[in-house]
Amino acid sequence: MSVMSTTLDADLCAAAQAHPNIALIKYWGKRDVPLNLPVVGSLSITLDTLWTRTTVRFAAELPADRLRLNGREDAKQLRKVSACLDLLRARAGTGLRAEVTSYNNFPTGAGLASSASGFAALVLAADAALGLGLPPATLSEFARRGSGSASRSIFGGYVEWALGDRVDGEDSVARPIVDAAAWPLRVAVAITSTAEKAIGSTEGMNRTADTSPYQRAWIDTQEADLAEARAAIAARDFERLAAISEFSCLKMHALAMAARPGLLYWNAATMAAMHEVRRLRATGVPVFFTVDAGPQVKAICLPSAATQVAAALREIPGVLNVLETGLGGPATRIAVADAVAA
Ligand code: 2P0
Repeated sequence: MSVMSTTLDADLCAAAQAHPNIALIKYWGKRDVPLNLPVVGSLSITLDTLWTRTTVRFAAELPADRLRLNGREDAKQLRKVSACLDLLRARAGTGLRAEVTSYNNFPTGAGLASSASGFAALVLAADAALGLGLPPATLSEFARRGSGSASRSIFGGYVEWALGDRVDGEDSVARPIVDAAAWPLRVAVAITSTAEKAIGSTEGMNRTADTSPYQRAWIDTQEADLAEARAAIAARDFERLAAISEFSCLKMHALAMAARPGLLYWNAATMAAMHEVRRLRATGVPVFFTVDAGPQVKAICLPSAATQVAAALREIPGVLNVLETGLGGPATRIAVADAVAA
C-alpha cells in the first residue's frame, strides 16, 4: 500500500504502547551524540504495569508536527520527536506532518525512563501509521536515535543493547535475551521525588565524558560486567545478578559524581532506601537495588519477597509512593481508542 495513495481518503493513524525499562548494567556516555551511539553496551529489564501510550496521526492538513504529552502541548520535546519521525518519513517517502498524543501512567522526567517507553511507543505507532512494518531491529535503531535507552524498550523481558562498532550505528541495537516469563522477577519502585530532574541524561553523560577521570575505566570494565550479568541471568542466579547489578549502578554514579561539577542524583530518601535494601538482603531477603539518573530507587526481588520489600520501602521517611510491577513484554500496537488517557 503506497502512503501517498492513501493520504487523501484515510487518516494515517495508529497507536502503540511501550513499557519503560531499567538497566541492570548501565548505559552512560555517547561516542556519537547525534546518533546516540553509546560508549558501552547495556542490559535491562522491561517493566510491566508502567506504560506510555502514543497515537500518531499523519495528515496533509498539518503545517507542522504537534506533540501533546500528558494532555499538554510540549514544545521542549517536539524537536526530538520531529527528528525521530523524520527517520520514518524518509523510509516512507513522505513529507506529511504528524500529530502525536502521548500519555505516561507514571511520573515523566524523574529517572523513570519515560523517554525510553516514549520513543519506543512513538516509533512503533509511526511505523504502523505509515504502514512500514519495519523489522524490530530497525525499530530499535530508530528508537535509539530518539533516546538511547528507548532502543531497549522495543523488546520485553531481559534485553541487551549492543555497543556495535559501525559508524552509522546500524549494529547498535537491542535484542531480547530471555523472556519475562522465563524468570519473572518483581520490581518495587520507591518514588522519592516527582520533580523533573535538573540535569538531563544527555547533558550529564556529556559532562561526565568531558570531565570525569574515571571515564576510561568505565569503558574498559563494561564488557566483563555484561558477561557476568548474562551468565547470572542464564543460570537464574539471583545473588550473582544482585552483586553485578549493584556494582554497575554504584560504578555509574561514582563515575558521574566525579564529573565537574559532580552529578548528584540521590536525595536522603534515595540513600535510606539503598541501605534498607542492603539490610534486607543481609537478613536473607532476595532483593537488590538500582538507581538511574534520578532519585528513585528500584528494588528488584524474587516474587516471594515482593510484598515484604514494598512494605519496607513504604516505611522510609521521604518515600512518597512505591510502585509495584513485574517484568513486561515488548512494545505493541494498540487500538487508537485504547490509547486515550486511562
Ligand atoms: C540506562 N540511563 O542505561 C541509563 C542509566 C540513566 C542511567 O539511559 O541521552 O534517556 O536520551 O540517550 O536514554 C537515561 O538516558 O539518554 C539512561 P539519551 P537516556 O538506563
